[in-house]
Formats: sequence, C-alpha cells, structure tokens
Amino acid sequence: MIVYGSTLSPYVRKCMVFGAEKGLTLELQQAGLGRGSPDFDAASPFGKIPAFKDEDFLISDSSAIVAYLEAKYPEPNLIPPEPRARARTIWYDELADTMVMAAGTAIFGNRFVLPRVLKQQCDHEAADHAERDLLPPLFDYLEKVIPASGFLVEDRLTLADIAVASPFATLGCIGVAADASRYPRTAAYIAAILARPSFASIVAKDHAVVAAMGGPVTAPQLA
Ligand SMILES: N[C@@H](CCC(=O)N[C@@H](CS)C(=O)NCC(=O)O)C(=O)O
Repeated sequence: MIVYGSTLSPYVRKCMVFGAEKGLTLELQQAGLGRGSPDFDAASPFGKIPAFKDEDFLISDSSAIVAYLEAKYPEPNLIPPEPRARARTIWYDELADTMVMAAGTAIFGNRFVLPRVLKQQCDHEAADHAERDLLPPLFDYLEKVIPASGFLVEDRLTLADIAVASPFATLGCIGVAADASRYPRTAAYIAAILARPSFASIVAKDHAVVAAMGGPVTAPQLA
C-alpha cells in the first residue's frame, strides 16, 4: 500500500502513524506541491496530500484513508467500535483536521512552506495572529479534556491521539509548542504521544528536512 505525500503534512503523518500502530507496512512516495506520479494525480483530484493506493483502489483525504485501513484491518482497532467512543474519536479527528490545522497551516505555511519551499511571499501577521489568538483556545480546551491516562478516548491509543498530536509535530519543527508552564497537561500529552516509536522516527526526519531547508522564517521578508 502506498501513501503519497510528505510527512511534514500532519495529514500524511497521521496516515503513516496510523498504519504503523496497526503493524501495517505503508510505503511513502513523495508527492504534492507539483510533484507526483500519474497514480497520485488519479488518487487526488485536487492535488492534495495524502493520497493512497492499494492495488487498483485509489483515494485521497487522510480521514478516508484511515477509515479504509480500519475497515480492512480491524485489529488492533484505532477507531473504537463502541458508539460513544467512536463518535468522540471522530470529534477529535475533525477538531485536529479543521481547527488545529487552520492555526497550524497559518503558522507553518507562512513561516516555512511559502518562504522556504515555494519561495513565495509570506504573511507574518497571519502566522502571528494564529499563534497568538487561535492556538491558546485549543490548548485551553485540550488542557481540560485530556484524561489522566494520557489518551483522549478509552484510556488507550486511538486515532484521536494520532490526529491531535500530528499537527503539533509539524509545528514543533519550527519551534512552536504548548507552553508547559501554562499548559502542563497538554505539553506532556503531546510530548508523550510524539515519543511513541510510530511518531518518533518520522518526526526526527521531519525536523532534519526543515533544518536542512533553513528552518523557520520569522522576520518579514521575501525569501
Ligand atoms: N482534508 C484533507 C486535507 C488535505 C490537505 O489540505 N493537505 C494539504 C497539505 S497539509 C495540501 O495538500 N495542500 C496543498 C494544496 O492545497 O494544494 C485530508 O485530511 O487529507
């Protein structure tokens, strides 16, 4: 099975970690931002990453991909069958994919992707606004809901933890993180999830890629 994309994308990393935690072997093929094979183009009609291929089956969208993997390889389950736990898992996946990613994209996009990768003008005010105004309510919320077990749903690892932690792995590559003095539970939770072997090997490579490309751009400039 092939995942197309770059693990700097939280959505792509979510799929790779989900597969790893299930004990699956997923091959990563670089794609996105103009790169990609005909299969990638066929799988992702709007060129977004991740896309996915399993034999003759092509699909894109991280949530569609993990739903497919969960249905095809039900155990160990990472999307709980129990109705309430399943609904809460999907809530956290959506929260990550929408609200956390809105903040994350504004920050990572303007401080790294636009200036370093695409060599385009970036909007520092948008990044600063996201860090100052969009992230704190999310951290306030996580601080309230993270259970003592360190897992968001059923006191064990589920898609909820993978989806929520993944954007913070990307932000960590440019030095943006939950302040441990203000958000101790959230900071410890994110660190623990990202320390799992399924995340750690990927995140180490992501950090190296970002550093090799010059790290974040935080002063207004045209790269
Ligand atoms: N809902 C999609 C979002 C995918 C997405 O927006 N990926 C970004 C990278 S983080 C992308 O491909 N951006 C390039 C573009 O929009 O052209 C998912 O969960 O996979």
